[in-house]
Amino acid sequence: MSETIRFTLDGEQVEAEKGMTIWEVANGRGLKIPHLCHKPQPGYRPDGNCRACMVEIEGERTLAASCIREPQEGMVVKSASARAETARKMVMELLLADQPEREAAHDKSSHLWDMAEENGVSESRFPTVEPERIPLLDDSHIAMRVNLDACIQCGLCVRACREVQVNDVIGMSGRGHDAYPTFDLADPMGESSCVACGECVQACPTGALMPATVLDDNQQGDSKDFDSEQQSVCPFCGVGCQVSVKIKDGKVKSVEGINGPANEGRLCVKGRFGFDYIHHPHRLTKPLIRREDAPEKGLNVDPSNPWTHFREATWEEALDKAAHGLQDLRSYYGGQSVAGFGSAKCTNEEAYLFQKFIRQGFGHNNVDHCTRLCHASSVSALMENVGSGAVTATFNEIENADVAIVIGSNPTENHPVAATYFKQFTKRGGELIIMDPRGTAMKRHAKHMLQFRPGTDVSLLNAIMNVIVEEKLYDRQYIEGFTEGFFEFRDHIRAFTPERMSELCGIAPEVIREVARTFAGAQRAMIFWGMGVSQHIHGTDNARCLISLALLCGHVGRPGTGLHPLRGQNNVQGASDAGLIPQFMPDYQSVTDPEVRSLFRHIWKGTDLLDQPGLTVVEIMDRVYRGEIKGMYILGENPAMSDPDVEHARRALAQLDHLVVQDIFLTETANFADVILPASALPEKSGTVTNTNRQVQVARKVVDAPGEAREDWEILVALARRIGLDWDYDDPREVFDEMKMSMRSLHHITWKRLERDSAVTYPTFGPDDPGQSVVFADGFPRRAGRAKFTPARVTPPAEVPDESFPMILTTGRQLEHWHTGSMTRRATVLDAVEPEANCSLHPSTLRKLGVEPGGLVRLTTRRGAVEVMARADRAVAPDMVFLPFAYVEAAANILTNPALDPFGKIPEFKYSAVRVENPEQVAAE
Ligand SMILES: Nc1nc2c(c(=O)[nH]1)N[C@H]1C(S)=C(S)[C@@H](COP(=O)(O)OP(=O)(O)OC[C@H]3O[C@@H](n4cnc5c(=O)[nH]c(N)nc54)[C@H](O)[C@@H]3O)O[C@H]1N2
Ligand SMILES: Nc1nc2c(c(=O)[nH]1)N[C@H]1C(S)=C(S)[C@@H](COP(=O)(O)OP(=O)(O)OC[C@H]3O[C@@H](n4cnc5c(=O)[nH]c(N)nc54)[C@H](O)[C@@H]3O)O[C@H]1N2
Ligand SMILES: [Mo]
Repeated sequence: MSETIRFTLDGEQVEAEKGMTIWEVANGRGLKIPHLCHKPQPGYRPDGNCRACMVEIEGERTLAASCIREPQEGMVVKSASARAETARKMVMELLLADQPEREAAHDKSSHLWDMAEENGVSESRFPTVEPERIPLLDDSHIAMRVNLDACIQCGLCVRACREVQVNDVIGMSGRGHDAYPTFDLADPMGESSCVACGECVQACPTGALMPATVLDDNQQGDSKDFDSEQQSVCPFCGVGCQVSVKIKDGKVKSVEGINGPANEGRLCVKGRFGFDYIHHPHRLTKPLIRREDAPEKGLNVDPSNPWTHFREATWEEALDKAAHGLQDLRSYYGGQSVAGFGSAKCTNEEAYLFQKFIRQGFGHNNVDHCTRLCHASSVSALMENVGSGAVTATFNEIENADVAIVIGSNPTENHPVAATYFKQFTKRGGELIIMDPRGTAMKRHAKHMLQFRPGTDVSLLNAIMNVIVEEKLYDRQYIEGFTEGFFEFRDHIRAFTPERMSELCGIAPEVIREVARTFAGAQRAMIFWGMGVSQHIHGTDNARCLISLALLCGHVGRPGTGLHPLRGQNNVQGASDAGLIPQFMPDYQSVTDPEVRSLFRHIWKGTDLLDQPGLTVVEIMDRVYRGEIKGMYILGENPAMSDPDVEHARRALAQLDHLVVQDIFLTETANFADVILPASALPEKSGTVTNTNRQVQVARKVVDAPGEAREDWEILVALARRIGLDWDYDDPREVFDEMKMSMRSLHHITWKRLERDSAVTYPTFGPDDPGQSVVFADGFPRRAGRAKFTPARVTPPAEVPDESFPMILTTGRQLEHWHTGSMTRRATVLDAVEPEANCSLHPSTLRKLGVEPGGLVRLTTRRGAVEVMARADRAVAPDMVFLPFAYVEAAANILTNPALDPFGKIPEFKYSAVRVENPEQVAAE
């Protein structure tokens, strides 16, 4: 129970919880006490250095900074006494003395000027600072400007950088009046290790740090100069940060983080500075139809001049052509000749409509999306052993944990806002254990960094569990109460001794033992994982091990415990929930279950559904290659870049009789289209999206779509009508209501409620329950409420290095780019920061090859070769090369292996055998 304190505030008796500050109590009661160095947002510690919030406390000689002062029983506080007001005014005047005039301010509407107004101060009586002491403009960063003449040394930027985002780039140097923020050790911002999250810019109350888009050439601007402001959700990753987007003249001017449940005001470089892809001149603004005299289909269209291959068409003509092409194939060859890939970048309603379009329109389940290339194996292990594919706890629950494992995931680049919570967890003493063959940036914060051999997760994890079993560190009560299969599991795990497994995974037995003891000994521990776990032919086994590890120790179902596969796309959780997968109808209801089919026959007015699970992404592409599937509808996916063995995928796409692509850009996939339908981007439409935390949020329309581009759901409805379906939705809300008819997860969630509360976590047990951030406290949605131990054996990767291909290729992502690059290579800031295709190798490997950092290397696998610029990076093991897959000019997936995990049907993106050469030497031979 929290203690209550009674005190007097401005003559009134008030109550406060112990630990609250006077400022917080006053603010909660609607009183306005000015504040500058204080930012009332989660994560910001009050500092009390600027004195702008001073109040009078009876019996005390000096005034107190209300942002750090806690009230005491019986205290008498006056926030508006003459003495307090005069003192605050004085503070403002002193601060303004050192500022540029308001007319010449960097930010005419800064928080500082607001506060000055509130104090009734518009200018200063005090002498201004000597000009030579004014620090110069630093415009070295593409996205942000530093004008320290407006700095009031409040230290908010330092707290933003060190304590909120935990990037540790900004510090104060110099003394007293001459103390200013510096980047690293006094580098210009653009040359420092800054990752451009922009938290400092958002925190700065004076305009000393500003987004470049708000300033003119004279470094003047006005952060409140916009036509409208809209709250929405970031379109990039599965964290689902809530944003406020400022619009001027129909374009995004700037973006700020707001207080969503997952981000609490924070953003990363993509969310803050990556929005302008929607304004890129390459945006599709009219429907396009392949010209009769177009060259043969191939990867040969220039997106800025597609007219050799395509011509513009009216929506009528394009929709007719798109629909008739699919319909003709259906009547000629049967429904099975058409398949669809939907999108995890669109809304829940759009995902639902897409799977319905294929299932209802073509009578089968051959509909899938990028989840197949992503967490398919994690989901299959979770469904099998836990009974549900979603996370058991939100990532924010790490606040309540004392130990956390992050395995095969690189959150500082791929889930940067989630990473801030992980880093904060270590700052307050939480023990972080990282398991990754590559030394990720998170390493710096970890207690244990297990840099093990790639592809050996099962050996490492089994060895850890062997220790837990042999040393009887497991939670017997939990195992008895909530699980099944323990005894078989215990017998199985005995063979995997740390000594034996150490030879495979390369981690010393003592370290394995120590990690096992730490995890098992924790009061509360969580496991986070990513693509390093899932994208293997043994991805499902990897995830089974993680589930078993959590179950052994009872680390599920309580605050600060849980299993969290960090979901990737902004709406991959929602698209999967909505049934955009071949085995399941919405809410993971099996297509093989007659009751499920009869429910949907009822909701979908008599549609007979096929009782066989459909084909997955890679399987569909194989059938296309073999000519068995002749038509495809691809909405918001770019398989000509994201599929494994992409030359094969491209040849397949070229063979299609009819390909309809619906995207916002003329992607590599659209190169092969017969009809291209221009869609609205997420900030141009309304709908719901679901993040990695199971939080359903509303994405609101922020700007109009360019030209004739239409919202994806509208296009789907128009096409559905043309293939003979009687769809009559006029609004995504109607789709949402239909989804609720079959989706238990949406119980108690209404569109109205989402608009009001901005986010609801499912499951929610009532209209006032914000939702369950931790689930399965009382058992699992499986037989007898028990989760299951499924033993996993060691399987080598599908393709191991040999004489011809002696090294290991691993692929993945970088902070600034999104997957196939379609969006981020068209975002000004992101493309400027990371403009060139690159790979990373250990410096010693580069030296052996005779390649300087920045020089070219040639990478060859059994499937193809690319030449790409090489960076030296000690984080990469000497026998490995890391290649991001965002660059068409050196497309990683020309190289990757399409071998599949038997359960999740996910390809082995994280491991292929590769030959790395110096192209100059190859040419000389
Ligand atoms: N900037 C950015 N952010 C993104 C995305 C993006 O494209 N760009 N994509 C989003 C999507 S859809 C996803 S799925 C997520 C993915 O996010 P992550 O899962 O973090 O993605 P990756 O970079 O592919 O790989 C993660 C880690 O796996 C490690 N790894 C490689 N091989 C192995 C192995 O054998 N075992 C283990 N344990 N680890 C291994 C790699 O070294 C790497 O650090 O990111 C999302 N966020
Ligand atoms: N080598 C390698 N390959 C991989 C992976 C890897 O780690 N390594 N990771 C895999 C993983 S985890 C994933 S998730 C996949 C991702 O694979 P994809 O989903 O194919 O990749 P994206 O580039 O995200 O494609 C999204 C497409 O949607 C479009 N788009 C964006 N917004 C909208 C919208 O509102 N409407 C419409 N209609 N279109 C829109 C974009 O322009 C883009 O073309 O890649 C996989 N491929
Ligand atoms: Mo993904």
